[in-house]
Amino acid sequence: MKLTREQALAYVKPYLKPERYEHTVRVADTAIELASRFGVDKSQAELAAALHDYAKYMPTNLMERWIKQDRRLPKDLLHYHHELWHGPVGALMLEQELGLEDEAVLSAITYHTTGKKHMSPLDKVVFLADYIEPGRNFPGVDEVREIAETNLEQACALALKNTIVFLISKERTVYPDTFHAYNDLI
Ligand code: DGI
Ligand code: FE
Ligand code: FE
Repeated sequence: MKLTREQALAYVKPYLKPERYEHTVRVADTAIELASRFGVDKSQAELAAALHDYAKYMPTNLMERWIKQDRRLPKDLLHYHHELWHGPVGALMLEQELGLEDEAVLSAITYHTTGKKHMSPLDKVVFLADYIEPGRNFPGVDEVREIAETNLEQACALALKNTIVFLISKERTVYPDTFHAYNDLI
């Protein structure tokens, strides 16, 4: 099953608030730009970006059920904030509901929030596009945008560092994969 950008965006739209849908469109545009800059397949980047926040507003108890029932999902997710669940659960839902079979696209969706060790270039493009799309105004995002002009790995490393520092400053937990992603790139 091969989806166009329009089909993917139309699929997720009913599940997203308007501002989240606008974010999604900007992530898709940013992902295409990064993909062409860094030699990543543009249509995979666009598709993963269009679908990446599909499960963002799925009820927590429904996501919890998916995590408990699917052997492939790490159960430790349940011990961390439910903000982290929409990537992995979204990928499984899309696989099942849409017959989305492209493992590389599913991986980019799965890891778009936390990152992981050994991210593929496509994983990195989607992770970074989500972080730097023009609607974002995190402290330090402009420096990440600047680095993203030339260096995909360094830009991801700085985005991960900013997120880790932010979470620690709020005394929030940090999912181990986020540290693994950071360590891998630094
Ligand atoms: O879904 P979005 O709002 O577009 O962005 P996202 O998927 O990156 O997830 C939202 C937030 O999740 C992110 O900005 C920070 C927060 N978060 C909470 N715990 C962790 C975490 N992010 C990472 N990378 N690792 C965590 O452990
Ligand atoms: Fe997200
Ligand atoms: Fe997002």
